Amino acid sequence: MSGEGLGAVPAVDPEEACQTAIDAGLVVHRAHPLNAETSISLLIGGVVMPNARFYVRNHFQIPNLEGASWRLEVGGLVERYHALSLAQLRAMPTQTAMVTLECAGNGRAQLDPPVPGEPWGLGAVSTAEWTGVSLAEVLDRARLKPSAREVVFQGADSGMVEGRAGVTSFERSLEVNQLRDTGALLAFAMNGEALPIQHGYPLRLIVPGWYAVASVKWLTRIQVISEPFSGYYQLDKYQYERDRDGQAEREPVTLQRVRSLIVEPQADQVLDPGETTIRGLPWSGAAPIARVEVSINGDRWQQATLVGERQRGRWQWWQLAARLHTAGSVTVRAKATDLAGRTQPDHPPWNAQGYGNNAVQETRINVRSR
Ligand SMILES: Nc1nc2c(c(=O)[nH]1)N[C@H]1C(S)=C(S)[C@@H](COP(=O)(O)O)O[C@H]1N2
Ligand SMILES: [Mo]
Repeated sequence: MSGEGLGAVPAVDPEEACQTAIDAGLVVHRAHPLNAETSISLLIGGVVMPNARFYVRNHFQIPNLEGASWRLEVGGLVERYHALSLAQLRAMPTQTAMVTLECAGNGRAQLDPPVPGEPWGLGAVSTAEWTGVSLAEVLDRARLKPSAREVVFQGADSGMVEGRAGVTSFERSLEVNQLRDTGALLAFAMNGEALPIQHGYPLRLIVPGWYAVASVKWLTRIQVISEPFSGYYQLDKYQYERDRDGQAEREPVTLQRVRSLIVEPQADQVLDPGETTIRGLPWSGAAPIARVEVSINGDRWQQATLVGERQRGRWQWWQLAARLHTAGSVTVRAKATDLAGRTQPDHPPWNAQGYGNNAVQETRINVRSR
């Protein structure tokens, strides 16, 4: 154990955390702090990614919190201050939701020109079934004062960051009026097990439909404030930044953009000519998926069949029976559109921090000659 960068909170041994990730088949980008992506092909059938194979994205070392002494403080502009224990939270009415978490930096490695940041491929995304209590209910019990405008969620992890003096905690906020419809959960279980330590034990926020930066792990404090929050991970990071005609543009990262992955066949797979089933996963934070279209070798877009429940903020499957008749290298492209009318761009939308790349995925396979 080492407490480096965490003040009073002991950290999980980084070597051990890294080895566990490698053993589970994750692709490790960085060990200190641990950042590892899912091999999407490890999702065999079903919708849920097993906990050990769920991607991990950390800004600091993983804090090792003690469940028994841990408390969730709910303070600031509330009528009734709370300090809830895990047992008290578990005794409240629980909810379970299937939610897809996607890192806003997923697909950053494809940006041209390249940008700094974790070089994620397409595996900084996974889905789990989360169980916990409704955030709205906890806030209702605390009773927000009329001046309440934003709610700040603080994690137990912290460290030094560029351009800010002293130690910075991982903190994010949501506006009070954004909270109403999000269905946000304070989750203590993931796929029916206690939240694993790297995913936020003992409690994390889950904000369905939002890029996962909003889903603060190792939650220790909820602070209600009257002004826009100006924390590092709110204002400095997680902004779409671009220059348009010499004008700097900034827009906060919020909902997941519509996107689809091709899961089968995998890149560079060699297939026999004839009929094959192409499968993948579409999701969108704004609305349920309306359709997925597939183009083989640049031919006309064919509509795939959607399988499973259609819901905002959680992936489902699509599939298409396709005939492969051209021998040699063949491209497969898949494009999702959601019920809000949003669709995927052909090329990665570039921004300086490399967020929200939801470009159409192209997979190249090889078809044997007859
Ligand atoms: N406390 C805390 N919460 C956090 C983070 C973090 O570094 N610290 N990373 C965020 C980001 S950017 C992502 S993508 C998700 C990743 O969640 P996971 O590691 O469970 O996949 O957690 C979010 N919550
Ligand atoms: Mo992220």
